Amino acid sequence: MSTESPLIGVVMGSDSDFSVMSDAVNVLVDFGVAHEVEVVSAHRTPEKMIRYGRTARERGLKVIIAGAGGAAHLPGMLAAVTTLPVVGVPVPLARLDGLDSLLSIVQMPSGIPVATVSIGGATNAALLAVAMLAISDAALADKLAVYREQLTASVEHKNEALQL
Ligand code: RP5
Repeated sequence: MSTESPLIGVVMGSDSDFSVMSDAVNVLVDFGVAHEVEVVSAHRTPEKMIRYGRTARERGLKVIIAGAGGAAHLPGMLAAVTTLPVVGVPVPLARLDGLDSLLSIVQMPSGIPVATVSIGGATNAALLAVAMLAISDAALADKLAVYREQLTASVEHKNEALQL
């Protein structure tokens, strides 16, 4: 992990969410974005969750990526106690395939938004957070452009392989 002050907080309701949320961490490592990773549970550590959200901006965070499964209240509760953008990742559990997590995170009341990605979509959560930082960071915007070019090239390579 970077020794710079973290700009993005990656939090999750349980360490059992890490198998999904590690995708977000990998993207942030690849883009060289300083970040922190923490288990913060809306239900099991509610006071820590509120403290995390309330102090996030003053600690220098710009975006919070929050993943949770089942009764997935963490992203919405964090959004309620900070004005930083919160990106929610529905973590799929063994039952209900993550639809429960998705609906718990996406159906926020008007006034308290959570930018919800797809079930298990931790990669896109991190890319969205990077894009938010890139609004005011030209070097990061360049990295994002290169990433998109590589994505396009990888599709073309697959197409070429299909012609063989
Ligand atoms: C949620 O409960 C967590 O985000 C996790 O997805 C789910 C299950 O947690 P564990 O019982 O595996 O700790 O709050």
